[in-house]
Amino acid sequence: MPRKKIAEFSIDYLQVMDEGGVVDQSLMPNISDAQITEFYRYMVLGRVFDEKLFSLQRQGRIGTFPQAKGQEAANLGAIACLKKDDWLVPSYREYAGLLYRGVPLSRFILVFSGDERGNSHPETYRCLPYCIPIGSQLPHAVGIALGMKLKKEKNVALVFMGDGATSEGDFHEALNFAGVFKVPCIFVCQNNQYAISTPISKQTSSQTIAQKGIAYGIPSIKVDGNDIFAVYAAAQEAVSRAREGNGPSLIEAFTYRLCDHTTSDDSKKYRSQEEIAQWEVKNPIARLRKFLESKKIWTEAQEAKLLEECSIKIESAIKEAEDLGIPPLDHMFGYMYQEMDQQLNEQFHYSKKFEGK
Ligand SMILES: Cc1ncc(C[n+]2csc(CCOP(=O)(O)OP(=O)(O)O)c2C)c(N)n1
Repeated sequence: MPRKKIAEFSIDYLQVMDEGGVVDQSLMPNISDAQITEFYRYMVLGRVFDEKLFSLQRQGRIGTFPQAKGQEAANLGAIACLKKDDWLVPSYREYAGLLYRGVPLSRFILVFSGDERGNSHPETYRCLPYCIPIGSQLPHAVGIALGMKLKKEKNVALVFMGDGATSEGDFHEALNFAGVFKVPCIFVCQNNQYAISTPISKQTSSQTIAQKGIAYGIPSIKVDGNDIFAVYAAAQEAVSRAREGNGPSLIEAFTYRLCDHTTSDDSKKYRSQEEIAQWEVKNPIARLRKFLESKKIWTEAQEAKLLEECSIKIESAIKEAEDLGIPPLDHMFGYMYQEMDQQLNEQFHYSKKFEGK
């Protein structure tokens, strides 16, 4: 008996705008100039903020900080497709997109100072806290999406992860569950090609991360993650699919971290300057600026004014966060369990003696 081919798949790659800021009009999503300019403003705010937090860490004013330089388009492009009452489930490298969604700047400063007040979001939009345990946010997003489906809400859950998270059991459990129950969940993998020092070649032997979604019956695509229009177009399609009741999607946003993993890392030890230089030219912000300038909707004077505005906003957010002072001690203990167990209780009362000292 000859063998029969019983399954076949392919993965599309989408790029709308090239490195020179030139777009393929046939692929260009429908976005107004005003909205594109807004994307640019928030990507720049994210970048300036990122640099400022790096220097705050160096001054000892915040704790370990994971920069997101170079990944602004990969997250903002997807987050921009959400409605306020959709759920956003972040990882920890999505500042530009979170700022666009409305997360106040001061919250990030609090979070990276170890202050849980930074994780309590206003109810004007739906957003889960930052998630440092790799991949653990993925089943949470699927659970939220299943809940919305059961309640017949027309909302979606958008969840982020890095390439390293795809090696966690949580990733596979979440995708399997999402595929079987056809939940309105959009998975975005910001594939920045490294999990700390582990390169993608040692993370997986799959040709793409996108194809892992196919294994779970999930429509999947790989996009140029440094191209805001490609990310936006793929996310729009995925969000519409989810809203119409047609289940989950996986988007692999192929990008590059133009910085160390965190302020505790030294990426010079595991990647070359030549490699970084190659990715500098694909920088998502410079690329979008070239596009805006070619359309004559952005000038040098606007750029200077934007940078000044970003600085003022950031300085005032730092003051706001620092003026809050040290958080109450019970925040450190109170969020562990609904009720503190005996051991935590003892530690809490012991620590109380030192509160404010
Ligand atoms: C469950 C778990 N294991 C290990 C770690 C330590 N850790 C912190 S970041 C990281 C790499 C994550 O890489 P990736 O998922 O690609 O995301 P990126 O940091 O590149 O955005 C690891 C292993 C962790 N935070 N959580």
